[in-house]
Amino acid sequence: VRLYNYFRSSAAYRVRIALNLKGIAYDNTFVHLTRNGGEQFAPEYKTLNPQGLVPALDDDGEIITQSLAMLEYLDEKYPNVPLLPISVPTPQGYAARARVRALALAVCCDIHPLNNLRVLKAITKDLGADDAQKSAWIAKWISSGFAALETQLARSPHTGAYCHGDSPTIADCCLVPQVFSARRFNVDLSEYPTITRIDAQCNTVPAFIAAQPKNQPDFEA
Ligand SMILES: N[C@@H](CCC(=O)N[C@@H](CS)C(=O)NCC(=O)O)C(=O)O
Repeated sequence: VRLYNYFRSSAAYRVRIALNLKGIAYDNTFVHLTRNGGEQFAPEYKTLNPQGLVPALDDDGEIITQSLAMLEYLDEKYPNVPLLPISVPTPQGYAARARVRALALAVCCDIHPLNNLRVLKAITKDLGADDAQKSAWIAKWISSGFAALETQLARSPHTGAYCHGDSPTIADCCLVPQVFSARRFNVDLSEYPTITRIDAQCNTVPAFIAAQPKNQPDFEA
């Protein structure tokens, strides 16, 4: 397994967590998102992922794009240490899997893309936003997304030590990198006690610790 990876990419961070939780050894090819104008735009990388986004996963020549697709792919191909509730053919069983996917999607579709590098470049370079406006933009989408997630997590009897029950799922793989980004952008997290509690719990687990940006070989301060 080879991960096209960048230490600060929160989408890559999701996949690092999943690989570590499942104990899958992997090789890295680092794709620096700002060096040389962004290595994600290099023709060789765009052959792998025409979207020019990190990560990409190469498993025996199968190239997978989109981090959430990678998480589900890994969960199907390497079912040890499941990252979705076990499939049970009952309404509750289906609903449990849908709940975990919904929590993950709330991060991956509705928070992260709005603050992605290319979007921040567009609002500053194309639309002329200054630093204060950029920070306000970032905080707006993380805060509104986290407010909804906090409500969903805090009120559900299915929330446990982790987003769903007492073992990590793809929802945690997505939440933890988003909390990391929120802190990097100095977003106030004091109103999201359930999110920060789950994040703290995850970050006691070796698989999550090993996936942290500061523990990557390509880390830059
Ligand atoms: N939905 C994609 C998002 C991938 C993505 O946005 N990656 C970011 C890094 S976290 C990226 O490559 N950004 C480069 C750019 O914006 O130019 C996924 O989950 O894999």
